[in-house]
Amino acid sequence: MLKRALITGITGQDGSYLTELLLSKGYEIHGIIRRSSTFNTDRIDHIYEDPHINNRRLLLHYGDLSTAEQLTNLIYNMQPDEIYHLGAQSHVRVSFDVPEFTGDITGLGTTRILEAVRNSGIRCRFYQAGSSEMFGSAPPPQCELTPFHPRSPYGAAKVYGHWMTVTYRDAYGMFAANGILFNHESSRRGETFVTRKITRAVARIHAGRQTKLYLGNLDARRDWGYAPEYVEGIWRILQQDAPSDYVLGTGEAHTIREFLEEAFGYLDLDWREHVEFDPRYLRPAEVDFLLADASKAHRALGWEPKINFGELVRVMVDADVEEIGMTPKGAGRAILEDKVGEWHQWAGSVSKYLEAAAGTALGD
Ligand code: NAP
Ligand code: F7E
Repeated sequence: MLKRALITGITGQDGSYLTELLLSKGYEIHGIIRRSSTFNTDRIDHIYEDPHINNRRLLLHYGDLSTAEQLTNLIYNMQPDEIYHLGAQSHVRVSFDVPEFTGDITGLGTTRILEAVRNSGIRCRFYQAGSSEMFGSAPPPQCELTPFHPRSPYGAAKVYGHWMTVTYRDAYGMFAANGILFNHESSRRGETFVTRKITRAVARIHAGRQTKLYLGNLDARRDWGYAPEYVEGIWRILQQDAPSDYVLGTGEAHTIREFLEEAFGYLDLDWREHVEFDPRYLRPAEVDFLLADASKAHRALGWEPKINFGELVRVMVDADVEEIGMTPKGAGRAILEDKVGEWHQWAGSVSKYLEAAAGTALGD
């Protein structure tokens, strides 16, 4: 029977890839989007289906994580089999500027969804998008048993969401699972996260459209993976016999400086000639070293990422070069064609079904 999934954060990086994955698996998908005076559906425009098409499998609903009543009505009426709760104020630096808002959306937003499920009396599986930021200053490598020590309002809000998910699992017997995902990136990554900020700048410098790139701390180490592989892991987490919590990451960490070397070096540029320090990009408290021990996910989910650090950088630089209308060097495209499963290909989409369903996501 057709499975029905609800995705919060469907317009984000992960939401868009997860939607493609679930469509290719035959799901009916309902996504919550925010009302905005400017377009905010770019990442899903290519898979949107016109509301006048019969039997369409991707449906969008207006909603906001700040409001419980409407979420409860939506969930009650929709009766999803699986909820992927990805919506959040997800920028760590910004969370220092708007800590209360981040607590409301990223923390309490999880409770609102959990309560909506409980109040509507339905039995569905729930995924909480937890983060390696919850580990904060805990020494690497970090696994499911590592104690959390968050270093930002964002990290603290995610810790709250994590424990609320565990609480609803224990208290009400809900199938509620936490993913604890380390940084995952792609050509759809928001432009203000450091990887995408760098790869966009590399493309623009290569094209002669920009000369300088301003960054903050170059010494932090992150475990960066390729986002489409992580949404596949998220899906697997909800297909298990029993709910549990899982770390997803590559087990390889690099500094921002190493990312710069790799990204500029790929196009024969020297990052030292272009990068300048700007203290506005520093955080009041930094997370220095994140490195995943994802052995539980390897063992229990059979989840193993294929794209390594150097490959990720090439994929992202190639995509940004292409986006500004130049011919990419090509290693990135070749890597994806070689290593990533049939549902995700270079052009952003996916299965034959999806290619046929292209349209615009801005009806109603
Ligand atoms: P993202 O690109 O920033 O997407 C966040 C999504 O949440 C967007 O669809 C956004 O809508 C939506 N959203 C924000 N505020 C909302 C509100 N008040 N009501 C309803 N929706 C709202 O994030 P991502 O990288 O895809 O990450 C997905 C989830 O995983 C997030 O919860 C993030 O914190 C978590 N996570 C991410 C990573 C990573 O490396 N990417 C690692 C660990 C955990 P708009 O498009 O309208 O802004
Ligand atoms: O920063 C340093 C910065 O903003 C990475 C989110 O998806 O992953 C993400 O959070 C590092 C930090 O990602 C700039 O100080 C230097 O050490 O790309 P980021 P993040 O903070 O790791 C986790 C897992 C999440 O859950 C979050 O939702 O890069 N850095 N200079 C900079 N960072 C930014 N953004 N901009 C700079 O100019």
